[in-house]
Amino acid sequence: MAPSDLPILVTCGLPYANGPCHIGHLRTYVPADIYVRGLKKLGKDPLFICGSDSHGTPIVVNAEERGTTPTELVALYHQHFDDVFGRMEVEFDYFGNTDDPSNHRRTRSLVEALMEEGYVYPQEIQLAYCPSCDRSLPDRYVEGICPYCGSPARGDECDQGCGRHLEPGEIAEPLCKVCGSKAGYRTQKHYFFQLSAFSDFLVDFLQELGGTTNARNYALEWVKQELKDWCITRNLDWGVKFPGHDELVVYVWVDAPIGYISFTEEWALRADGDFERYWRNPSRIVHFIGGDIVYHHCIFWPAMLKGAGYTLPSAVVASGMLKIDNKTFSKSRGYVVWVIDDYLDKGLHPDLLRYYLASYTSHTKELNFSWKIFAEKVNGELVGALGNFVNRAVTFTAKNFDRSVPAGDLDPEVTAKIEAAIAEAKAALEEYEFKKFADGAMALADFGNVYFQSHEPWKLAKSDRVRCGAVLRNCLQIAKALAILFSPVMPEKMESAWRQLGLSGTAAWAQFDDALVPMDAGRKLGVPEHIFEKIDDSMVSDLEEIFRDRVAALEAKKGKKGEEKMTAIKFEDFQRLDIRTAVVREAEPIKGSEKLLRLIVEIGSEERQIVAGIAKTHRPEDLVGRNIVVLANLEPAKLFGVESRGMLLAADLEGSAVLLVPETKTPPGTKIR
Ligand code: B3M
Ligand code: ZN
Repeated sequence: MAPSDLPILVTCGLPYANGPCHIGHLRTYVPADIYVRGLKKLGKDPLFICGSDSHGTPIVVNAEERGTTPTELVALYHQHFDDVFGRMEVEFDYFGNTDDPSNHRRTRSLVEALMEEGYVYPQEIQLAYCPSCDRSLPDRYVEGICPYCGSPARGDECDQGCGRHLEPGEIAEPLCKVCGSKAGYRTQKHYFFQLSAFSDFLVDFLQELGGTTNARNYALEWVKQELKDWCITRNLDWGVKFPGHDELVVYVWVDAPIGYISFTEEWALRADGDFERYWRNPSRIVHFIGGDIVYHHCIFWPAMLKGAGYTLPSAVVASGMLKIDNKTFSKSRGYVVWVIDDYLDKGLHPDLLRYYLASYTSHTKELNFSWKIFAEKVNGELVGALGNFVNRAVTFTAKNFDRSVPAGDLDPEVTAKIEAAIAEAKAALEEYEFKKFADGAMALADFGNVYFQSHEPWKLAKSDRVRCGAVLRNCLQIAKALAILFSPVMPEKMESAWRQLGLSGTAAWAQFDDALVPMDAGRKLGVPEHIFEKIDDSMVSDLEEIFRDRVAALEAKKGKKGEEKMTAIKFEDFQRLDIRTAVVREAEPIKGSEKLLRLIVEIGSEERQIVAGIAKTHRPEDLVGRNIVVLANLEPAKLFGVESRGMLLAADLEGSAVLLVPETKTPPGTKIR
């Protein structure tokens, strides 16, 4: 079978059924949906699968905090995501749930296959345990410090620092997330997947892997370092039971991607399809994911599939980060746009946001969302260029040619432009470049406007009716091409254009190459109407206000909380802090860390090594010789394998470090009191 004829399966990372959908989620789902709709326009028949991720500690912790059960929480958000996807026109063929019995079955069967192949072994490990809650602290039940980069981290990932996956027991200075107590350790038997046996396989696999280079390159870097075996069991009740051990469940990152398989099975049952066609035989599997879960999809997942004898993914497409108003996306600080409350329920059409997400920047780059830019894009590009052109072509024809397509030939220049736009769209899909996809089509709309303007059909209507008709026919043909090319990005809006053009079928069914099929002369157009509406300034300020208020409210709440927490301390407590001046003697970066510097500082008669998280704001060479202030009696800690004995003091100015320095040069070791 030629590779292009392989069955195609497209999946999206599974949203945790744990909280409402925000615009960050859509950075995966909308481009994936555009991709699938684009493939259909190439005559392909892709299967598009997703579902909610129902297991893992975040869900258990959240349910506990809300006083509900994981089952209820999951049911609520499963429905929520299903609704949002419907409203955002993200059309999955099947949207499953990892707690469905089929996923329990498939997970157990895949894990058993790995066990039969000898890839799973037991081992006793030291695990965080909370003495006051009397429970094990898997994954997000524990918080502490990343042993690699020193950032605050969750039990299973360094979410604020280097992004590494953390194995159970790895996190430093563990605290119980539920009660805040200092956690202890307990020895427990767990099961490991022998990931290390897959190193060579993964290097070869990744070199061939399609998709975006960010995914492939990150993963290759990781694989070149030593791969540790992976602990795949947890002490939890909620999840898929580990075969033969009812006291253990598998780690959520085992059964979540297996959802891709079990959801395909569920789809196959309902649609009389064949899941083995995708998962046991040569096929083209394309995973769309967020940039933060590359490790799981490019390392754990292919190794599991390989070990258990399933079809491997062909491509992993990882999106870039999201910013809101140029600030790092953060739900807790309010830098978030909730898809239902802040967008859809404000009466905004899904297609406008889809266009923004596709066209703002390249798929792997950082995307900034702001209501101002949103309004500019809608008003300038959608209303001003695309909507305006289609409207001019249709209304002018309606007025002057009795609402029917005039006769005449297609201008070679017009044909060439449409051909180029089709070629651009096809190339963009192959490259997973949705900006290129949207921009290519928008360039055709711009051309359409220039064509209309420069041919002055309003003058020709009086002087040369035949020529006028031919010009309009070309404009209508461009409009038809636009409806087809933009349909994957803005499905509903382009059906409106399609109806106005009086075309049969739907824009969704039309293939890219149909854009060149001339419209029949004499065909009746539909009723002209504006496809897009302007977003006015007052709407923008209303939307901005909601957002600003939310950020301010959260800041105020945080401030209050901060004050409450900062209880007064006794002078003796302060005296226990040994704060002294010091002088930096040596400074150098720490390999593998973007944030940390290794410093040798002189404190009195002593030289000490300390690790400071100031690499983003300070160059090592600028630090040597500087008079600084350190907390000298902080318990030693290892960061990135480098011992730190003391802490450099600095002000935290929105995440960047401002060094505390003595007013005048002060001998190293001088006590601060
Ligand atoms: N549920 C969500 C995330 O970490 C996680 C994805 C699972 S994909 C198999 O982005
Ligand atoms: Zn880290």
